Amino acid sequence: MSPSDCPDCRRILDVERLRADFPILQREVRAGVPLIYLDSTATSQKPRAVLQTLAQMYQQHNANIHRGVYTLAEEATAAYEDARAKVARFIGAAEAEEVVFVRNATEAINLVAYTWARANLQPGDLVLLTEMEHHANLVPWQMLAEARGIRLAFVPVKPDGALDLEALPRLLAQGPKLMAVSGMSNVTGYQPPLAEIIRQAHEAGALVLVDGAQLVPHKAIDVQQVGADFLAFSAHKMLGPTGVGVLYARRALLEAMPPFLGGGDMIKRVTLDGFAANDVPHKFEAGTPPIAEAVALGAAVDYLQGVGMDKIHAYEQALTAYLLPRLQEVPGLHLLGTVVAPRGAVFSFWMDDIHAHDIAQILDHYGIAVRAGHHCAQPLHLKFGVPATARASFYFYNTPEEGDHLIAALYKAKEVFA
Ligand code: 7TS
Repeated sequence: MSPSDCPDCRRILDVERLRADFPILQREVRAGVPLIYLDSTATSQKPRAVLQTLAQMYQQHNANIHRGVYTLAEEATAAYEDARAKVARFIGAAEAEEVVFVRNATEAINLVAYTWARANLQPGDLVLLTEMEHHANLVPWQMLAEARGIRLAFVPVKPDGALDLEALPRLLAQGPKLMAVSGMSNVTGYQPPLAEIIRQAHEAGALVLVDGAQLVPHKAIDVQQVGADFLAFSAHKMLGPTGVGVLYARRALLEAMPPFLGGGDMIKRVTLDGFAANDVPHKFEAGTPPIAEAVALGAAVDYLQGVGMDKIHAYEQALTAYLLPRLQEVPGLHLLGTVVAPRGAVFSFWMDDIHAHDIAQILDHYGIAVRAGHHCAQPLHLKFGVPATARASFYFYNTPEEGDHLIAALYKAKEVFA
């Protein structure tokens, strides 16, 4: 197939130019077999600007923050706090102090479950989730249910992978105190209409936590416009390094929440009898944070904004429109989630007679990196009656030709197992 097969993709982004910014995308998996990386849902690749920022922080500005009065420490502190301000602007937060640096999306959600939820939920209170949640937005609430006797309810997923929003009013009528919902499924790519869901949840008196681990890297979000009370996401899925993530919450919520982990930096004063917690967001950042990593997340935000979040979203829509029907034509291939829009370019599928792990292994032979398993969304797989799927996930640095290679390799796999 020729590049002109997805003219919309070409019109939106000059992907070849962008790919040159990602050193790893130039490598071969084996001699003569270029890497085709289709696992950005698990973690994204990093552009040179992010890698350089990380190295530069350690090579030129390495010092602990918020403590030293010497120049190096002041530089490190300023860079770390600049990154916080950048992230706040990126998600439309009212103030930088509403951005808490944590380890990853998982920790951000656990922070809410351990602090806000334990302070505000009583036995019998309801938390509303959905059937498509990643384990990171399910298990912390199950742990809370065990520890505190709260109840959980779930918005169902429809056969096409979309949420059954007709069930929402009935579920909200049960008076949940919190609704926690993913902004984009890591299995189906489905992006629920957040603003509408949050409006209904607020009307019913529930706060809303958005698991933005997949959404934030792929689509612009303005927390104030959409009305999110909490937003959790990870740097490593949005071109940043591992080890740093973000919890956004409105200042009033953060101020009312008890601290999470105790230790240095999260206190104002300590005596042998007790402590006074620091101001937000430091109250939630106990111990030495991932300093260079947070600054590199700032560089990732700069890079994403340079490309343009609207362009990234439009490109992935065009790529999906191009690839979805072609995937559906592969004989014996079944997609988990056929929803057309709005969605990201994530395709999870199973094939007659070929185990998902075998698919992934065959694809690796062609240099194509995909993941096989339940993708930390076991309940969603159970619902569709399959234990595992293979998942190809695309980011803006993936080309339509890489999608063609995937599809050609799937036809070959079909032949091998026929
Ligand atoms: N929420 C969603 C929707 C996710 O997809 C993931 C990670 C997380 C939360 C947790 O992110 P972490 O950075 O805290 O680990 N998803 C995946 C995946 O699909 N394959 O590997 C990780």
